[in-house]
Amino acid sequence: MLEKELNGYLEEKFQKTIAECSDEEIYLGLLQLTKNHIKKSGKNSGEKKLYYISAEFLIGKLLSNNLINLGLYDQVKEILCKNKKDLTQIEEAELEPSLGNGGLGRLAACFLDSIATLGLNGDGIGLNYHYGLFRQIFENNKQKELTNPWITEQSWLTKTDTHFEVPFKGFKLISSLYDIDVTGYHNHANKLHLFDIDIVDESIVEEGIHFDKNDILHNLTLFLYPDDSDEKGQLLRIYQQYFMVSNAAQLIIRECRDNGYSLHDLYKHAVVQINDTHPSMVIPELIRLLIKEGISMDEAICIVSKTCAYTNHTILAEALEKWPRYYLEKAVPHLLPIIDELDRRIKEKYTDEKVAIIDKDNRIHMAHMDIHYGFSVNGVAALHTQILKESELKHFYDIYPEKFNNKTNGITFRRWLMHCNPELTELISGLIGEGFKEDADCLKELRKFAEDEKVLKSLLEIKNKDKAALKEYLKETQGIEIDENSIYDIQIKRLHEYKRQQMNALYIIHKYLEIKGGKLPKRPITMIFGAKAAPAYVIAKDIIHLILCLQEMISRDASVRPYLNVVMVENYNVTKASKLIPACDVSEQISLASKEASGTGNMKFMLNGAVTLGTEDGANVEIHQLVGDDNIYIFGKSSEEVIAHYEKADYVSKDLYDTDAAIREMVDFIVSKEMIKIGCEENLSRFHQELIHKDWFMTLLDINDYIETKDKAFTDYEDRMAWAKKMLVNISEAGYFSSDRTIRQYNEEIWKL
Ligand code: GPW
Repeated sequence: MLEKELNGYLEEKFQKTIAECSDEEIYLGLLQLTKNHIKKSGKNSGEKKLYYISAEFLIGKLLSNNLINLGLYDQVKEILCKNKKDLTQIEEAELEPSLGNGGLGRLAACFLDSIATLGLNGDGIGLNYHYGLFRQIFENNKQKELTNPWITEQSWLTKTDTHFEVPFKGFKLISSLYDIDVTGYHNHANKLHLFDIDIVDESIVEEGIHFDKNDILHNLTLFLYPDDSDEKGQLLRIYQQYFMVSNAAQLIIRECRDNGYSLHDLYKHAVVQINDTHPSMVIPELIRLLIKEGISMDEAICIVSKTCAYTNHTILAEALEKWPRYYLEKAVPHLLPIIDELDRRIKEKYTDEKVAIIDKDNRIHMAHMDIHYGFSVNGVAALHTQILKESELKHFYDIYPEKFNNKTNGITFRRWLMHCNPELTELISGLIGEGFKEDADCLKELRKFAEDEKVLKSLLEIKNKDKAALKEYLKETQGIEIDENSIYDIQIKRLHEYKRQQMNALYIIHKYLEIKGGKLPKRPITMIFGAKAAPAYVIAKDIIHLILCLQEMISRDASVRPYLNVVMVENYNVTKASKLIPACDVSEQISLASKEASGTGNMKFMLNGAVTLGTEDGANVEIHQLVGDDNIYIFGKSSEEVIAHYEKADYVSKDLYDTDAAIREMVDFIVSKEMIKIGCEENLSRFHQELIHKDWFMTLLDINDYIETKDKAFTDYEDRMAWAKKMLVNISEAGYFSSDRTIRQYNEEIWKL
């Protein structure tokens, strides 16, 4: 049946059979086949609808996941196999839509999958960036950024006939709406709505990813979050955000009307989840539009406050958006009377200027507006929500304790287990049946095999196969040879000082010096990194340079190479994550305690049988509680201690550098002769100075504990059966981190669809 259908498309398009088609042609045939099956699967509906608004949806490649959700994957694989074609190969023809920076955007994509899977009536709303997050290449051991196109003639996008008029100061734009179908696992589909303008001009991009930031008419949706380090970039971001939320607000109002509901009842039929503060202007925009429809200011504020809910994803002050008032005056002056009125009402009630929307420097605090004029505020892991309540947002928690709630993040097991690790999925099915595919809690049943040698051996065998596959992949894509019998220690995530890739780099230096001194590790170690740095984040780029220089130095040193290997994967993205994660032995989750709101990579790794080496931060805390002390490696200062250091401003890295000779040796190696020979002195010494004189994220505070704990993990690894048991416990406790659980909680406690 399915074979006939696919052959039909290929015959019509290319006048060829499956066996005669190229991988690209088969991909196009499967795209059409999948789209048609989605149409037949129907849409979710209901009396009330969720609008998940987000500046980022890091959906990644869609073909395989859609096939899995539609229940067609195995059949298609078989048909292709019969015709001597390989689905994994065919997937290479699909370009990855990198419409997000990292965790926040990927979370939104996992959520869409779970919302559809649970049969909930909810769509995503965002922007149709023509270029996703930049493509990273390495040149002279440095990151270079290139454009990252993903839209092709035939793609998952469907152009709709929905258009709205969006007003800016001095001009109006007409939007066009593109939809991407969101399939649910064995359920109906939802939509991801991506707004765009027709006049975006890709030819204004100059060298790399540079372009004229003033040219709003031609650049509005050209790039995902362009460089916002200067004022022009920030203004463009305001234009993007307002364009996104004005379209969202107009769509919400139109759908309310089309369904025959009164706008006075909007909150009964619509709920808006604001994904961090990027879509916060939806609050004043909805109020503005309701007033235009003849509703009073008082009532409009009341309706919108019952419609909007806000998720906070960080406590890093620099990431909390505070827009100068004159930015909005320049771009969207018509919002200011509303925002001023919202602020006036708060100032009338509360004298504490910490809870004002507009501060005395005339900056608009977007999160404050969300908290006052939304009905729910949630953090993304237990520790994170606790810190919000007790310190970061304490003044708000005192006013509105009932609004605060926690929703620990989750990941979709369709992508992060079933698709990326079919062999592990099959092993699990063989042991406990298929139930875990619908109800992730069933993974707990694996616990009973914790002492079963045969099962533990199969786990190790699968890990070895996945490690061999990664070795192959790295050889093919980057020409790098790694030792499949070594320990794979992996840190993949955006490059940021608080995530402390630099601490991992210091460990490499420590090992290198040990090996040079004749102390050899029992088993070779492969340290794998994948990370993009924001183009304007100077120190993050210095850290990439440091890691690449270590990689080159060690690969050239025949006395060290057999024991230690460093690999920085180029252009880390969702596709590469799904190849790296199944192959991991040790998962690096080493952020400074209190700084990583949740983390979601940590969950993907444990689900695939890696053991976490981490601090008590974000969701690591919950992982630790679930697996117990024996199945995780925890180190470092607690969030309380770290917060106390910040409050007292008493952490001085230079003191540790001066008093601890081992630390000094590692740090100074960064500017050693060996390193300067390979790298660039300017970058290396800037970072060296940064560690000694600033070290904002307390690398040197935790480094000794880190080295000791990591060495302990590597020693324990040698007892293969004991290690396999740790793997099994991690997999069996991962069910809690299914995004189906997270979304069920959002629905029961916030959305009430
Ligand atoms: F700053 N996160 C992210 F809070 O990936 F907005 N990008 C962002 O811009 C922000 C947060 C923001 C991440 C958090 O760092 C990570 O800890 C969390 O797991 C993820 O969002 C999803 O909640």
